[in-house]
Amino acid sequence: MTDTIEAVFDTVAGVAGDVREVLASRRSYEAGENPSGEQQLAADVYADDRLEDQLLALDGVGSYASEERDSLSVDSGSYHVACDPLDGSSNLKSNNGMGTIVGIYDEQPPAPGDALVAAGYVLYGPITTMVTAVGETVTEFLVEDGEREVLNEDVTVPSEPVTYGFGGRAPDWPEEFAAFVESVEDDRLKLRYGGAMVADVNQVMTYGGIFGYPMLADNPEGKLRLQFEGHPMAYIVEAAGGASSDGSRSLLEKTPTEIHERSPVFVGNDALIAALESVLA
Ligand code: P6P
Repeated sequence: MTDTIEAVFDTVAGVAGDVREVLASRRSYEAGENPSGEQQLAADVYADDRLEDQLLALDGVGSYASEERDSLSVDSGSYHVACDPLDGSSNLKSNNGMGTIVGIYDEQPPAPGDALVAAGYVLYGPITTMVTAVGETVTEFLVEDGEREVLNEDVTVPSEPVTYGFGGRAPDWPEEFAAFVESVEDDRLKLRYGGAMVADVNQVMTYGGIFGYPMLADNPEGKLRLQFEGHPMAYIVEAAGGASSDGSRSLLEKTPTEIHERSPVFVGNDALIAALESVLA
């Protein structure tokens, strides 16, 4: 298993090097939409095609699922990869952070959160970094020329929360959630919300705090996809000593009925997640 997991992470790091190089020339919108009805950038399609091609070529990988595709690409292998190839790609227009998210499951999607055996994300920031989680080991790497160099071999969510960031428009938040946000602001956490889950969760992993995309008045399931965003990021944050929730339970306890199913997503310090769940109960 470890060989396949490391091969997947090495491959994602290699593709990240290629993606970084082409971002400047792939800011245009494609004609199509992704299965969630979101406009696709040329960079989305490039990252998705490269990841599918290179991940399916790995011996142990049996399927590739992506936020950009209606259905899985299937091969023979015991592990199944689910990717958000370019998370937050709308930030390309404004030159803000974006990422790549990967979950490695031992069941073919739609798969339960407890089928995850590893997960990782690449952050295209001022530098390119990658965070990986296998079991309870969370490691941060510098990614240069497609190669990984360890920066921190024991990443843990800091115990004192500093930042918070929640998606959606405040008037669309449920009242009790809006009251929770006010309590977080009263506790003098700093607002850090940038429109790309990977970059915002990396703030929580670095400084401590909470990130979420809540249930909304016109969309009780929120915006984020469970299989491609919620599950992998929950796996990583929980492995780093934090917690995750859909408002009532860990995201890793959930099983999507279809691969593009959405869920409210909250990740961060366990005390903040517990306080949120008590408010939303
Ligand atoms: P909004 C990016 O499109 C994404 O899926 C996440 O990366 C991010 O957290 C969220 O949606 C941003 O959504 O509504 O703030 O643009």
